[in-house]
Amino acid sequence: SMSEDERHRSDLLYTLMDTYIKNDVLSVQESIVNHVEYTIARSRYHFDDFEAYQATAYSTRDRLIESWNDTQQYFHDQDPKRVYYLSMEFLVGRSLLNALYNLNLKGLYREALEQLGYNLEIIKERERDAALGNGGLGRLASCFLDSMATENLPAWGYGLRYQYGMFRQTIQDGFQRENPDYWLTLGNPWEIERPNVTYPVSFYGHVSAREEDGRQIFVWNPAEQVDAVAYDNPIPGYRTANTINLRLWSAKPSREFDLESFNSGDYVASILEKQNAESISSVLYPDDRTYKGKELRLKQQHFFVSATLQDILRRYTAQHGSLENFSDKVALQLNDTHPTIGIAELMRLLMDVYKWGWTASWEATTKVFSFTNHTVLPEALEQWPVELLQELLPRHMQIIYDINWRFLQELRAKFGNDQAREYRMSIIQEGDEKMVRMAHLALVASHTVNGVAEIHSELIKQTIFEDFYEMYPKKFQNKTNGVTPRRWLAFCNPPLRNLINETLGTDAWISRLDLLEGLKSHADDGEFQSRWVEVKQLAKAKLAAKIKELCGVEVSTDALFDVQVKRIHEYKRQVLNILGIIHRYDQIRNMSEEEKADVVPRVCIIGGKAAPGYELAKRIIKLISAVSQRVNNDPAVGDLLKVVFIPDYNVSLAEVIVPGSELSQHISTAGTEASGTSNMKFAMNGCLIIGTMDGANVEIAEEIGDDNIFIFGALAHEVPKLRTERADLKVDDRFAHVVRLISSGEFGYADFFTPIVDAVQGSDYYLVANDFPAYLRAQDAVDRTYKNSSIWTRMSIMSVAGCGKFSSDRTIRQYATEIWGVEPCERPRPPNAPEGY
Ligand code: T68
Repeated sequence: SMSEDERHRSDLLYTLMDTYIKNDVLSVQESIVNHVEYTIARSRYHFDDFEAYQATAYSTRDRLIESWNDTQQYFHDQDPKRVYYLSMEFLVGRSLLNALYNLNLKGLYREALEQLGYNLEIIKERERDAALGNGGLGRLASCFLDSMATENLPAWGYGLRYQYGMFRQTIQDGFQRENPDYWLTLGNPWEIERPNVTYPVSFYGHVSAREEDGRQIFVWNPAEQVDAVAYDNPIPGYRTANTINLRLWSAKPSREFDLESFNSGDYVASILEKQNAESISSVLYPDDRTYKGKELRLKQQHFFVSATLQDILRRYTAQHGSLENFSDKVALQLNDTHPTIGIAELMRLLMDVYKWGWTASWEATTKVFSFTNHTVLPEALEQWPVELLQELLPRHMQIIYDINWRFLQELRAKFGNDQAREYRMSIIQEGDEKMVRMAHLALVASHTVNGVAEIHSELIKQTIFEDFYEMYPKKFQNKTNGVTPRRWLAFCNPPLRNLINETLGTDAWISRLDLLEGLKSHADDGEFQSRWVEVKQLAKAKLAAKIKELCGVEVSTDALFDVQVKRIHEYKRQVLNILGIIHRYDQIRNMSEEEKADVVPRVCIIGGKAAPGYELAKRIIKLISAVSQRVNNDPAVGDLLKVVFIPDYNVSLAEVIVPGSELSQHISTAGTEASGTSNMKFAMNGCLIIGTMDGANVEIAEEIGDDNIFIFGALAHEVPKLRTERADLKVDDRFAHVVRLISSGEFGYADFFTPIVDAVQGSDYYLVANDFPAYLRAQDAVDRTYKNSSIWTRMSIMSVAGCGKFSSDRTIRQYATEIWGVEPCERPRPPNAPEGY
């Protein structure tokens, strides 16, 4: 109990804090100007837009910190089961508007700034994207954080604080160039450094064994150690008092390890050697879906999970005195196999540090871990050479062998002596170079594995994880992806938000997206349709201005805006798109003027990054650029067709592109795209989809109705057979002609494009030739429909109305109840909280 003295002090504190959050314009201005003067140390009489952004961000951060502190205290006091989302990537994007909107402070800050002579819409552009991810997988993790906060889950995200995020793409003469994204140069107001939250992380060295109380004790004597320092990033929920945490780790030289080497004479050399520690968290690997066995990547993975698990165990024992009931109170979600070494690390910590036996450790480990798969492409599956793992993490390798030994016992008990099966399923892949299959380790040790769309979750049971499905059928689940309707509709598209609010008479749909269904009854209302079209025209004008700024191309907002933005990959078939564009171009240039009068003008917009080592993907970018050069400068074409490649596609650009699009392409070979999430964002913004029966397209068609989407192409179950037959099948004449245009040098660089041409001829693994006629037919249907504005607009309204399922709030609620077993823990609003707080 408190002493008189302490009570007095705490009363004083309460009085001070009571008056702290003031939601009037003058208080906000005071706070901003104080930050100009005292945080960024500029004169309050003279600061530019960037400094205004910084000060506004710091002012917003004050409120986030308050909410963060009180939420964490509340979680502590309530002591619910917690979930930790472990991901090597979080593709956050910008934070300012997101935070202001979620805290319901946007209007207040806009007004406060306006009176000071600054425009919030302008200064928010000065924030650098936090691009700590490659694409869909990383952005999914960020949408999940937003939904976990909004759904009041006692959750935290854990990841790495890369100094260099996703590379910045520039296009020179049509070629991709990669530039470093040193995003922290001008500071990051959204993070809170925790210099006193650090953990040592070890590497290399040897394992020794000794006997203790009749038990074998293993001691790992590592040869290298670095410190992990925590950086906390507050994640506010939408219109809730809860703010959760994204804790990112940064590597720095160890304070304690190996101090003797400093006495060996070369003091300076010792310091310099330790500086290398920082390289562990310095750079995000830009390869998505192609696994590369780089030692530094494995070091990153271990660094990340070791710090994370030490932190979680420390938090638990600090509150509960011991690890008792740990596995009832904690859930750990692995975002793909990237954090899978954490399974061995948790076993090691429980056995070697907390002195638990194998059985108890294994029971706890399998009770806490679950794992999400994001791909069926075999080239993406992570495998680490045993030799490398043995050297870097000798104790972990030992534990993995032990896990595997027990697993193979279980296998024999269930299926008898089946060599072939053991060979296929073993965690260790035998061969010239023995490999550790990380997905197998994750499958054996997780209580649940999930795919990210219905079709994908079915496919993994039939293909890559077939054997495991037979052995553990109950482990397999589906959790169809979702996106946050805050960033991807309400905040990025204010005109549409306002129209929906007005029509539904409420903004409740922003956290209950099913309510969008209410738009269905307005789909045929002519008055409503014309306002819907107006809203789209506004967004198209913004996108057109962006295109002018970035590509120097003038596009007409009367044209149909047709978009494909995503990472460049053969399986995503940007090649199918560009071949279709070439066909369209070739048709137009051979038309009479009367025929031209009938053409629906199009702007074809393509964007996306190629992994720096993915040669073919880079050639595809060059092909798109070459075609755009040719088309945009052909006087015979004029405004009937424009082609632009938007450089450096990222989260902030997507927030402009998605609302401004009318047609978006999701045209992967059926069975290859696990889910896709931009398809959901586009549909949510009234953009029609042309797509294959792949990933979440299947469920989108089901929800919005298949007459509101342009579906084409081979089905997933037909693909394997088509692949074997394709080389002998007939090729469409139009396809042959278009390919010939490329190889004959119509767009220059004929030799450079040969690998692209070769890939779609003969066996044509991704079935581009096969789907080409169906694709053209679907594109014809698009043109025909677009000519009837009323039908098109109806489809657009029905898309938005049917999108309720694709909120990540729904996804997260399903994870919470069906996998994690965690419940909401909503902090009550402070009794003195101002209106709207
Ligand atoms: C994507 N995967 C899927 N991977 O391709 C997409 N991979 O269908 C799905 O919608 C999305 O995940 C979310 O589930 C990725 O984005 C990567 O970015 C990646 C990064 C590193 C290593 C492997």
